[in-house]
Amino acid sequence: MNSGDTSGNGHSTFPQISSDGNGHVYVAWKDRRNGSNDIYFNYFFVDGIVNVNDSVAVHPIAGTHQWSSDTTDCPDGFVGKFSFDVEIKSRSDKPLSDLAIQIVALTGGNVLMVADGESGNGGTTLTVPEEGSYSDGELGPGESMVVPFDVCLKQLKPFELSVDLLGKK
Ligand SMILES: [Ca+2]
Repeated sequence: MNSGDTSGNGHSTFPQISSDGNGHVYVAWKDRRNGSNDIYFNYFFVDGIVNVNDSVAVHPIAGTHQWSSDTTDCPDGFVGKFSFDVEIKSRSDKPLSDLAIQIVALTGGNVLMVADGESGNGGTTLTVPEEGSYSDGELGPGESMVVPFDVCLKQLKPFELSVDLLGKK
């Protein structure tokens, strides 16, 4: 997501600004520095929402993964699901709040769901459901929680998924 060019030099044109409601503001613009009309993105955080990857340990839980032809809650056009549980454990000495999962990459045209009604692929930010030790809206020092990940699959094939965890600390 980081274009690496924030200085405004060169031939950037047509900036567009949008927000996803989770503390991100996205700035997109066309840029001719490579001789083509590529779209570059940059973003910054507002309201204290930051990347908290360094404050948490995020692990898929061994043995919880399963393939299925069940497409319940998936959009049309999917053939199955790959499901697994993910543990999010705080390594911070302060409570974490406003947790969200930002999908950095998800290949194959697949879609990740982590809570009722929220799904997306690369670039999407999904709210972490307030359950378990996070039901009070804070993941305190030493607390951990389990988030079920369901990936709706275009094909029953392996894929790559990469996420960042966002929140306030
Ligand atoms: Ca808590």
